[in-house]
Amino acid sequence: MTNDVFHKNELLDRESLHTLQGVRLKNVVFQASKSRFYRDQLFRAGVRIADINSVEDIRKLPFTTKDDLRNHYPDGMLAMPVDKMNRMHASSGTTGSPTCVFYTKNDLQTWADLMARCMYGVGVRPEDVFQNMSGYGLFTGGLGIHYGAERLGCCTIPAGAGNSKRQIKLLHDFHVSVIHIIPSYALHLATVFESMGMDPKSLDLRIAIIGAEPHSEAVRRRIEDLYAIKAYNSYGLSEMNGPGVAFECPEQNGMHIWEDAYVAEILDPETLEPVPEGEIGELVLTTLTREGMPLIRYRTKDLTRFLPGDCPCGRTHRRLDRILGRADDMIILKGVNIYPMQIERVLMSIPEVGQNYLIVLERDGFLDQMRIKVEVKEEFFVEDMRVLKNMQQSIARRLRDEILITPRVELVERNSLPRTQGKAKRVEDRRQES
Ligand code: ADP
Ligand code: K
Ligand code: ZN
Repeated sequence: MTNDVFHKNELLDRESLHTLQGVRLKNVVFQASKSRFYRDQLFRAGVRIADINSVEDIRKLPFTTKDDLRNHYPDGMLAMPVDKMNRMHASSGTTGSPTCVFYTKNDLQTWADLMARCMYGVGVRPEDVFQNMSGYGLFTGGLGIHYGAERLGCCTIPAGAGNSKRQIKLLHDFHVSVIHIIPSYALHLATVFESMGMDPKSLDLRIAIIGAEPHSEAVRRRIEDLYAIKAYNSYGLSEMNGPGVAFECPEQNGMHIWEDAYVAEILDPETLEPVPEGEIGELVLTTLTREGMPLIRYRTKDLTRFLPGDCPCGRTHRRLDRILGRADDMIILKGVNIYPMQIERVLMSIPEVGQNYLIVLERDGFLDQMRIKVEVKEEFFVEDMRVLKNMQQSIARRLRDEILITPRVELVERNSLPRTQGKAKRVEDRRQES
């Protein structure tokens, strides 16, 4: 691995990594203290720069929330004058009004390096033709991945989101070998291929980077089978630059979180204390290299855990398990806690189930109900009511085994459920409507 995109830090022994984190943490706290927000926060918490001498000292530092970013909109979080900034992005606003993130020239460079590192690590090379199918504009999945791919040296096609027929034409005509695509869209795009009488397996595609939204292992396998490619999970959030925060390696077993650029903690969302080793909690992240807008102990609300043990690939950076969802995605129904990902895992492992589904929560009298609308693959969508009824009951049973309540299952035709551009909306809560 001699390419300059492969970074020596990827193999740094734990002790050196630890030391590096300590040094960078002190720097970043110093840098952050130049912002109005952190000057006040650190003062209130009674923390001085001199108190931060190793990465363990992170526990002395106060937390940062999405509301803090909103309350200090537009530039209260900046550690440098706005004229030193080189770019601005905003989060997609999936869970409320958007928040802005600013980058200096250096920040953009380190971000592109991290992103290139991720892609190189799964076998993307300068000879590859890369098509980015995520939305450009304020969303970091566009330009963030784009500059990573260019940094690596790929011929990069900024296709953007949507317009499936054109996506397919570009994939085909330019012999695209690597794509970045949102998993729910990858499933949908396969149905478009099908309706055009084309087989996505016949493309020159080898690798897909999939991320930006929670998805199950079953969805990854479907994408790999539909396209005959390898698909790698990519995690990021605009507050931490965007994509390139944690990424799978060829082992496809957990995402290495780049600990030379971020400190990751997994905490109990109630007590804000670390969860026992290997247990699920809220991921809390601190930037270690950002100068324009450093963030300390940012509460992502994303639920995951550290995977135990070393990765056979040799990278020393710890691995995060697949993101289960955001803390606020949890469905509470009849006293049972359910994550949409549990439902997806069951649905996507049933061969008759097509590429889209929707969870609807509704109120029936005084009772909360869950209705799951499930698209059925064309070849299984038959006229025979008895066959459909059996399929419906068998899906409901399998769901009950996983989530402990029996949902109403409604079978619908291929491509009949609503689709959003960008991140899929899996749950529709109508309980307050009646
Ligand atoms: P928004 O918070 O408005 O969606 P972002 O575009 O910054 O804005 O999205 C970041 C969020 O997307 C993460 O906090 C996480 O919830 C989700 N996400 C990103 N990548 C993944 C992934 N690989 N798996 C699961 N969820 C992901
Ligand atoms: K090239
Ligand atoms: Zn690995």
